[in-house]
Amino acid sequence: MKKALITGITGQDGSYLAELLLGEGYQVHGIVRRVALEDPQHRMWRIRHLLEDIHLHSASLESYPSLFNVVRQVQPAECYHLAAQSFVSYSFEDEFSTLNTNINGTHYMLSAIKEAAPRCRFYFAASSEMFGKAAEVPQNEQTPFHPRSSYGISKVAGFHLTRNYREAYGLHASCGILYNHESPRRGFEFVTRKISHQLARIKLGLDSQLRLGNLEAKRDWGHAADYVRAMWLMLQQEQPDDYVISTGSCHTVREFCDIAFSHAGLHYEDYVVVDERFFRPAEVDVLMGDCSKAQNVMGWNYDRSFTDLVQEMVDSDLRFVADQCRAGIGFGSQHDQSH
Ligand code: F7E
Repeated sequence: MKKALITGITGQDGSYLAELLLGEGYQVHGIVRRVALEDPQHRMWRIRHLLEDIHLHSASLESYPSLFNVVRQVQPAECYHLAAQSFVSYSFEDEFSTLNTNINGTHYMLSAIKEAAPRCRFYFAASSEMFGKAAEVPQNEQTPFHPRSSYGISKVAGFHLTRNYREAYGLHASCGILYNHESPRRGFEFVTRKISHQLARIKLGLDSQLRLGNLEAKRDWGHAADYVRAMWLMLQQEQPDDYVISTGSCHTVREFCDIAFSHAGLHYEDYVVVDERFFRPAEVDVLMGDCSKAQNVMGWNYDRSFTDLVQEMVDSDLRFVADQCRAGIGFGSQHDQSH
């Protein structure tokens, strides 16, 4: 049985990827922090339904020996390195931990694979944030990088590290340059989930406002379940390579709000309040991806509509908040309003 190792298995992408790999017949291993093992109720909600079928190992992205030991013990055929400090806004508050965790974590994983399982295929979760102040629209694999946050800088470093391990040591190491990808499993701090969740609370009478930053910010938003398939496809190619994964169309935060509130029978203008606290010191330009290489080389396609994605998230959060209310835990807002 083929073994796959996922860092960040408790996150949105990790959970969808674990489902996909189990469906493909893999033995799935995940690296989690000790705190998650000690508090599965809160920290493993996305993979609770998979816990019987997967193998979890405790290790930290900050500790090379802990990662090395897991790689040596598991001997994976494929490794998906998804774990990171992934909230761009937070990377402005703590540049140091973002750079340390993201760059060293990637370096440690690459080195552990090279030393302990050199035939293992490696996937690095790169990001459209690497393009930042983008030189062209849409962006493709040739577009120069101009990151606008320490998060973006950490991903550029991870990208170069991965490519260097491929070129210098012959590792089958690929980078997925993924644009924003969302789902009902998105973390509450990201704007899409913040909107769908707070809207559900408003609809159910638990809150009266949604405080947001830049409503004109534009993103190329896809569905995470389709994007993890692209990750898997990258490691099925004979040659390692780098691929842009995107929908090729852009929408503003305002449009997201409009579709979401209309779906719940409300007008967003009645509830959304623009709050300076949620603006960023530096915004990226229009990030919109050209994924023709992924389409042509790997046969990866994206055919969901933006409206379907928004409505799925709203429907899911309406159910989620209603369930919380029934359980008597719906009275504190889940997301941190400081984000
Ligand atoms: O922000 C604007 C905000 O935090 C999207 C991560 O997965 O995708 C994600 O990064 C936009 C920004 O995601 C609020 O200014 C307005 O322009 O949902 P987000 P992100 O920063 O694009 C990339 C590809 C990654 O790699 C990252 O890991 O929405 N915005 N008002 C707001 N954003 C937040 N969070 N909260 C607001 O109130």
